Amino acid sequence: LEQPPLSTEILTLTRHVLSEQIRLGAAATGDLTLLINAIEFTSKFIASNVRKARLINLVGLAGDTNVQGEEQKKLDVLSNDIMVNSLRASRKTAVLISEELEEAIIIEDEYKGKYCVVFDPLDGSSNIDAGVNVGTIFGIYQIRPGSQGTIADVLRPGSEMVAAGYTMYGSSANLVLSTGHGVNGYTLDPSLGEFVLTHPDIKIPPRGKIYSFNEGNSLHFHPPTVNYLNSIKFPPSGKSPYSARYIGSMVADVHRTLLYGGIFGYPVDKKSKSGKLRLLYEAFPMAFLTEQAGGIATTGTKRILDIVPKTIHERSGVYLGSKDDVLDVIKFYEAEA
Ligand code: AHM
Ligand code: MG
Repeated sequence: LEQPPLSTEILTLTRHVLSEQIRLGAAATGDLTLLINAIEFTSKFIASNVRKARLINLVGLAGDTNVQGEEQKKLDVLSNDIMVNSLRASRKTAVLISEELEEAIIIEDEYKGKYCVVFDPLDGSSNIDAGVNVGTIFGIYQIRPGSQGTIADVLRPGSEMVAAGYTMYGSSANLVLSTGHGVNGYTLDPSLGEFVLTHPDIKIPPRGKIYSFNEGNSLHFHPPTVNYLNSIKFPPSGKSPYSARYIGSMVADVHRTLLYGGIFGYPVDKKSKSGKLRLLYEAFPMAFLTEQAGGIATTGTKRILDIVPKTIHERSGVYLGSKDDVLDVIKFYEAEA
């Protein structure tokens, strides 16, 4: 069999981000590229640990609970340490907010840079024992002019982020990134140890056929959520009902939504009065990517990226995905108002 010629023009993440920055005239310093490079490294490191986890018996409880009072797995702790160390060492950060740490990390002067990174080092980690996809979610702010880096630099609307993304650790590691000019997806080529551009300019289809909610919470759902779900499960005759897909790992559920379209929802309900997902390092980055891919992200009544967080671990209700699907949900909220 004849082999196709080997491509020598592989667009790696670093090369692509750098060329995008130059093309946009934004890369005066290259600092953002270097910061993203540091994040990329943490993703490779975490990917390799997730893969080895079962072998070297990393799965298990570290005997500590995190801010949300959940049991912490060893791999969460490890992933958090990997990110904190690498981001500090990059000398590009001033403030770090992690799901795993109650307090913000303010970087000491010697290592201080001008960016703030908010992240969930290993989201969906309750799924790890079952081999389900997990991921790292991150968002990047630039410190405000004149600031030395304080919590106020991240208690800002998600629309002020300069970049956001996630890495999904599945059968391959996929890094999906936006620097505010569309969304690109990269896949880790293990033989090269590089993330390679595989999904340029991701656009969410304007309407999908899949809904992704934890319907086990139906008892607690508010009427707009119930009415919306009924509308897609029991459509007028002649129309097909939507398919249900819910992994319970946000990165995987959002990744599918970006690629195939449809809607992902984790709304505020009667039990989770503020929602479950965290604004800074879950809802904002995913809302940023969704909008950049042409979709919509809302609480039902408000654009997610417009919310101004009051605390670093604040939660929010979330609906995101295909434009027309999310507009349908919003109509049910308007009808209720
Ligand atoms: P985690 O940060 O403790 O891993 O929780 C976040 C996860 C998301 O990945 C996912 O969308 C959601 O929780 C699933 O919640 P539930 O199990 O209630 O459906
Ligand atoms: Mg999480």
